[in-house]
Order: sequence, then structure tokens, then C-alpha cells
Amino acid sequence: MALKTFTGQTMQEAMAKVKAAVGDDALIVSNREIKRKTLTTPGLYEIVVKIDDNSKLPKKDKKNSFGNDVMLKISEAAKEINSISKDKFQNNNLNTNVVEIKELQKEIKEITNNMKLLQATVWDLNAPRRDNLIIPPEFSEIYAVAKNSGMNKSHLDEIMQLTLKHMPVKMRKNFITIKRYFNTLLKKMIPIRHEKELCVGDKKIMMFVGPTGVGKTTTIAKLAARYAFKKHKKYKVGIITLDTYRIGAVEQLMTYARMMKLSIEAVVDPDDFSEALYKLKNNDIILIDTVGSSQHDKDKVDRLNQFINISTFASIDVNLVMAATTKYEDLKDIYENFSILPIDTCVFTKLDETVSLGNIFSLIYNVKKPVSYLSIGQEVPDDLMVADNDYLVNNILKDIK
Ligand SMILES: Nc1nc2c(ncn2[C@@H]2O[C@H](COP(=O)(O)OP(=O)(O)O)[C@@H](O)[C@H]2O)c(=O)[nH]1
Ligand SMILES: [Mg+2]
Repeated sequence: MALKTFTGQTMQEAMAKVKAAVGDDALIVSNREIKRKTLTTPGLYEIVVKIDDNSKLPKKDKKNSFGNDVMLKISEAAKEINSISKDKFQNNNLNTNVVEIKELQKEIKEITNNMKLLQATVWDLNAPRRDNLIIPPEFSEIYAVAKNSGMNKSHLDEIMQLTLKHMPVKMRKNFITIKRYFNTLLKKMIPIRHEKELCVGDKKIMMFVGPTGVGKTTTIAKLAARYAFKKHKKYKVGIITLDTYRIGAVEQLMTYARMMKLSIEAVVDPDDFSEALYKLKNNDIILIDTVGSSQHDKDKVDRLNQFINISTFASIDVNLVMAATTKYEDLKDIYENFSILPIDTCVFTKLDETVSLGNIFSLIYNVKKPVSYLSIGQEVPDDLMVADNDYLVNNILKDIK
């Protein structure tokens, strides 16, 4: 004895197929409506019949009836699926198609969401408690991704706690809303210093400080080009370098200045500094390069204060330059040691050399200073962008599926 399934767009059609294949003696096991006919799509009906040994099926099929039965069922099922999907996708009425596809997409989204919940539950069972902070399963992915991005754990825990306290309960069951909420929250936590156009007659003096080799000189060259040529409003730009210990360093900046036809002064001590500023006073923006120093060389860092405190025609804006490739603990150490200078803003370089920017987030979260520029490669002048918290946060959360 075997079972065989027949389908048709109407019950009559399915019945006719049964008759044609097994004759009038067919024993119907079940019949059902798989899909109701609508104005625009045909229906689908199924009849399952029992076939006894005397039926019309060829003899050799009966030898291995169990195997054939299964194969038959599978192939019938395949046909059915085929005809259902044909109904869905080969329909002439495009509007219905669009609606159905949208419904399908919605279903798939729901399934994905449920799967993530399931995965997250496994996480929850494995690690229900993380240092007194209970991370609900829906948050596990965000937690793991943010942590992998180099964000400091205690910062992440604090933010999680805040989120759990304030996030509306309704939003929590859905990964998309959780991600959106978290994204917005992180963005709000990164202050950005936007570029402002100078008013007529205003002058700006910007000094760049930081460890050796982070890209201070390169960033100055890029900014000089940006202010002098690339922006809508063109500024007169002058450069002063305090990095006169190595011939190569002076030469590096001189070359850029010569190429861009910008005035440049090299200065050794604070007295010369006033004079150099005076010489460049006709420029709108003056960029000052400094000698890189280890954050632990306190004297060398402190010596910069002698330059910064000089009274001149504009206050000196201090930009701390750090590389995105430096881990959070070291960034913090650098910041602390350079904070004997009045730091106004942070510039991050070498974003092209790392895939995780959570360390930058954590530093800014900790020191609460705005970010002004991001350097994303070695090319002068193109590899520079004004700081953008969208870019930073999207990068931090980019591994969330
Ligand atoms: N990959 C990459 N390299 C950079 C970036 N900025 C600077 N550099 C490179 O880092 C090295 C040191 O740069 P430099 O400006 O001399 O650093 P400074 O000692 O701080 O003045 C040079 O080879 C630069 O080309 C950046 O954003 N990405
Ligand atoms: Mg340099």
C-alpha cells in the first residue's frame, strides 16, 4: 500500500488527475485546500489517495514501497512548492506581487529576529551575569560588537545600564530598534567641533601637539591645503614649525609650504615665536607644527606651554593629534600627559589602519573634548575629513548583522 498526492487549481481538477492516474477505485485519505483562489491568483487543492497492490502503478515500484513512497512524497512536495512559488512570482498582477513580496520580506525579518533571540538566549544561558550587569539576550549582539570595537568595558557597561533604564520596553524586543536606539545614543555621546567660517578680520592660530609619528605634520599639510584651496571660502594660510630639531622635519613641511606657495617660519624659542607670528599676521589662519614627544617626557610637553601662553593677536587653539591605531588605555595615558596643555580638541589619524574605533569613542567619552578632524590615509591633501559622529558610530557598530 502506498500514498500518492495529487494537486490542482480546483478540487475538480485534482480529482480528475486522481481518476486518470488510479481510476475510480482510489481511496481518498485526505483532501484539503492549500491556497484559496483569489480574484487574481489561482487556488491550489490537494488530494492524497491510498493505492493498493492492485492499482495501476507499475510492478517494480511496489518492491520498495517505503522508499518510493518517500521519494514520491518529496517530489510531490517539490512540485507543490514550485506551483505555490509560481503563483506568487509569476503572477501577472504586479501590485499583488509587490504586496506579497513585502509580506514575505516582513516574515523573513520576523524569522531573523526570532533566530537572533534564540541565539541570544544561548548567550544568556552561557553567561547570565556579567559583573552585576545583567545583559538581556536582545542586547547581547550589540554588547559583543561594541566590546570588540575596542570600547572600554566599564564605559560600555555604564551605557548599557543607561539604555536598559531608559529604553522603552516596546522597543526592546526588536533588534532593529535596539540598534537604532544604541546608534543614536552613542552618536550623542561624541561631541564634534564643526568647522566655522572666520568673520572678516578674524584670525585663527592652531597648534598641533601629540606623540611622535602620529601624523601631525601630514595633517597640517592637509589642513593648509584645505583652508587655502579646497574650501568654498579661500583663506590666507601661514605655517610655523617648532619642530626644528631634525633637519628632515623642517624640510618635510618646507616642501609642502613651497608647493602650496604658503609662508612658513621655523622657530626655536618663545621669543622668536612672537616675531614669527607677527611676520605672519596678514594670514587668516596660522598652523603651528610641534616636535613630537613621548607623553612621558613631561618637560618637553610642558615647554610647549611657553609658546601657548605668549600674548599675541589671537588665542592659540590646541589640537591634540592621536592615532586611531592606539588602544584605549594608551590614548588615555597620552591625553592625561598632554593635558598639562590647554587642549581644545582632538584629531584622530590613521583611521585607515584599523577596523575598530571603539577606542576613540571611549577616549572622547572619558575626556569630553570634541573631535575636529579625522585623517584617513597618507595622501596630502585628500585623506582628511571633518569629524563626523555618524561615521564613527557606524564604524563601531558595523559588525551587527
Ligand atoms: N596610514 C596613514 N598614515 C598616516 C596618516 N597620517 C599620517 N600618516 C603617516 O604617518 C607617518 C608620520 O607622519 P608625520 O606627519 O610625519 O607624523 P608626525 O611625527 O606626527 O609629524 C608618515 O609616514 C605619514 O605619511 C593616516 O591618516 N593614515
Ligand atoms: Mg612632524
